[in-house]
Amino acid sequence: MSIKIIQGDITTAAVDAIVNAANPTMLGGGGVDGAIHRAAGPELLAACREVPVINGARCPFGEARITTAGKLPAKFVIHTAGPIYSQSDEPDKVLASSYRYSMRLALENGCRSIAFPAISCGVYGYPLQEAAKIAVSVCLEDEFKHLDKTFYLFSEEVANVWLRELKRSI
Ligand code: AR6
Repeated sequence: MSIKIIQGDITTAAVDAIVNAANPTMLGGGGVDGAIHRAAGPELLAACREVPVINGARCPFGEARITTAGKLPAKFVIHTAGPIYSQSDEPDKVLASSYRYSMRLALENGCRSIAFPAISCGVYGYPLQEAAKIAVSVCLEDEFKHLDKTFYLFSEEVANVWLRELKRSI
């Protein structure tokens, strides 16, 4: 089992699946979602539109959906909607579920490597330290021991919080 931390742009990750911090519509947005759609090209949005809408959402909060990855080096994009921190009753459970659901989908689709951004830590407002603790602890669960996990964290601040949490946990 391996967990790596890289300060950088997740769209460059040469892994089997990259995780997108999306929203329940899965039709794109700002932040990492916007960057992934720009880098992947229109094929990604077309693939997202194919995902069925159930009760108004393609991907409910805390769940994940898998699509092809257009022009990205990754084979798949796994779209998850993390919690909006101020609007969720149990943001910790929803965030853990986003990481867990994403890794289960990766394993079900034969992936051996996965890259994550800091889900919910941008416009969705999750406090970094709390988010890092959840992200690292779910990645360390036995169920995911055969997946190589890399966090692509955009800023030095976020990367340092994750590094500290990883050192504390292993
Ligand atoms: N590579 C890695 N990380 C990035 C990149 C990148 N290219 N670009 C930004 N980040 P956010 P959220 C970091 O806001 O909080 C969208 O509009 C960013 O600095 O992208 O889950 C969706 O459509 C931050 O640390 O995602 C949703 O509506 C982290 O990625 C909503 O935002 C996540 O920030 C989701 O909000």
